[in-house]
Amino acid sequence: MGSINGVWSKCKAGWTRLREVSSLTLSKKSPPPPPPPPPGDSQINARWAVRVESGRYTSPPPAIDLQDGRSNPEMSRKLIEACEEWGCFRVYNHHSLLPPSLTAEMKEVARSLFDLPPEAKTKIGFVPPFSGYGRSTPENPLREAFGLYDISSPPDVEAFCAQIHASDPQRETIVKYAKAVHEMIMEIARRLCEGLGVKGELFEGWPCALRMFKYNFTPDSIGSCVLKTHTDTGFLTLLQNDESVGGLEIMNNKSGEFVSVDPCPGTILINIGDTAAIWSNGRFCSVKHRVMCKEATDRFSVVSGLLGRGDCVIQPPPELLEPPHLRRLYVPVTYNRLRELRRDNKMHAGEVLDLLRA
Ligand SMILES: O=C(O)CCC(=O)C(=O)O
Repeated sequence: MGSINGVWSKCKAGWTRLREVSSLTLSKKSPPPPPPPPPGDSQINARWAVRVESGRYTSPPPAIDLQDGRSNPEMSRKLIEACEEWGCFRVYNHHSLLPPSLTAEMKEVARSLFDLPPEAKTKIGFVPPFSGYGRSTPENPLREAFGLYDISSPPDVEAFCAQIHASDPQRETIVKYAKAVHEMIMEIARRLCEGLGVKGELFEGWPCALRMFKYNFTPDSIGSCVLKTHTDTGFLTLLQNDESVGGLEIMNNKSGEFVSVDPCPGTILINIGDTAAIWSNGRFCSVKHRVMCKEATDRFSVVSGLLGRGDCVIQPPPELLEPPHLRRLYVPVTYNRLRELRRDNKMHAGEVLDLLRA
């Protein structure tokens, strides 16, 4: 085995560019050393590079091997570090929880729903809290959405399928995906607790939303920010990125730099939200992210998020207020209040955390 400095891989269709410093070892058949990275790229990117499948690498955010369901201390350490530095990570080898065939089927369902004639989509309507079809808005003129409020509730899933007039195969996929994705979210939440030494099933009964997005990118929008910089309100979000169309960018918490989250099929992105930042007493950061238009084509994403229960008070569990983390960083707040504060003060990019400082 030999080690090389710096690796470049092709980015599109699963090939991702990365810079590597010294820890990645490759076989003797490794490609020749790559050209130097372009100026302006951040050195921090290199630390997190991971080879996730034969011949494929990810650039940041960190990639975490879920080892088909088993946890181990090394994985736990990386997971917690990723939440502290990025508030975001990719997972791979998660296929026993969420098989790739199911993610592909779900993407197909999303595409076919967006392909419905505009009148049919509008007729579906949008029922609060957010279920059904949401057309583009003045703030997000290029994005349309389908949403289901709580995938952990079989009646909610059934109601959504009825609302969109899902065919039997579509319904079957949505039901299967909702169950699998909810289990995966709960498993990741469990591992985050485990990594911080917190015991108990803390998130039972918390709603878990599903949203599907289509970005209608146009030649005029290339280079523009299509979805403004924001953090998620909930605890964590599982994001099935577009397999080939880039655009998502995340901010590194330490450097404040945005980096592209290039498409990397076979991986799923996990974002930490404001709720988790408060719950972890500031150990985790909520990731600032945005969507840029990079090419004039449609981009699809499927996003599922563990929200908070409306009346539930968000505060650190006792284990996180033991030495050396005695000081409570944020005032306890209900999930509903957190949402109101974000909305009323237009604090959508993590500023609400400053407002809540104890
Ligand atoms: O569509 C994406 O890739 C990101 C969506 C997102 O960040 C959001 O809806 O909060």
